[in-house]
Amino acid sequence: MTEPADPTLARFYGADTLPELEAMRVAMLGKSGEITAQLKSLGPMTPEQRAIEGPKIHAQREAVTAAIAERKAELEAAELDARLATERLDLSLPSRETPRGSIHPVSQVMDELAEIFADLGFAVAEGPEIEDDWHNFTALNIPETHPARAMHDTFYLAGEHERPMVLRTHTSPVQIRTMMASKPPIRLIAPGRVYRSDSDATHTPMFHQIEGLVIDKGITMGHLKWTLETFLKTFFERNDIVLRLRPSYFPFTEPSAEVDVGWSMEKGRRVVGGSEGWMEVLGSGMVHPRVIAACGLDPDEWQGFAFGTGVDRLAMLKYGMNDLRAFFDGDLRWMKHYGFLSLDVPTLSGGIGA
Ligand code: 2NL
Repeated sequence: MTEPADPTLARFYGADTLPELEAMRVAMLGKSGEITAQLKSLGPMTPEQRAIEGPKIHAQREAVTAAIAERKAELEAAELDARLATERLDLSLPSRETPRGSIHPVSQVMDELAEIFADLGFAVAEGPEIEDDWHNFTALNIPETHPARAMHDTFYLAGEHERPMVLRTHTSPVQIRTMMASKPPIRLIAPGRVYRSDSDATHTPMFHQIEGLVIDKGITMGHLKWTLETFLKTFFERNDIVLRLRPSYFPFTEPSAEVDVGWSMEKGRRVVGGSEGWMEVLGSGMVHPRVIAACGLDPDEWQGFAFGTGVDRLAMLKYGMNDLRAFFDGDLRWMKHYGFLSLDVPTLSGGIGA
């Protein structure tokens, strides 16, 4: 900025600080300022005098106001420059805190399962956790007198409802809803929370289940066995997974089979793989024709298989936890030991036996 020739105006450019400039402004334009006094002197003047002096004084006031504003902007800019030169904020510095959040093993395993089954062409389906007894029981060929319906196992909702309402005891009603709403072929998994009035070292009133369902033409137990074998080999990351199908009973499948997986001892630990012994991991079977018919499909045209298992149990087997209750205690020490980093990509490579 070049200083103006007018010495009155040039004075403002001599101000080196904002307070100094402000004092100058008050001296000129303040209540008892120089220019204010000149403006006041216009009052007693004759109209002729005022016509001559008025414009001069107003022009001077405007020039002073503009000069002060300009100097003020200069000083403020200089002040900012000075701060920028001395204060440093390094935005490239990474956070010093270690990540606090972690993925719960149940979420991790659910992600793994969704990924494994997606590769086999299965969609993920979800549904309500509060169900009516038709979707939770009746459609699944579970008769009124079946013990699973008794108060002991099922949480019934209080109050008057059109149909008795329950906390779903399995994720099967999700499959029922899908079969009723869409045309086969159907390939889906239904992972989620389920509820049973049961509580001890190996049972919690809320746990996680995953069920799978395939409905198509010409589906056999062979398809079921291959699917489960492929799933378990991928999940446990071992090729030496051996399955054993034992005849069993579920109201919603016929025939039904309990699926055991072989285990063996490795470094003093029982691990999945080999066949030194057997442990039960899944329930399964061919979808009962009555279930297919209840969903409005012709059982002579459509067949399928279904299976179900506990997600918490799968997590325990894969990652070596031993107490189911710890899953839902919310103990951060447990999470630190078993949890997965929040930036972990859902993987199929966690390894067995942490
Ligand atoms: C178990 C056994 C199983 C199913 C679940 C199913 C669903 C529909 C139709 C037929 Cl919609 N079956 N699900 C079938 C066999 C076993 O689960 O032990 N679960 C923890």
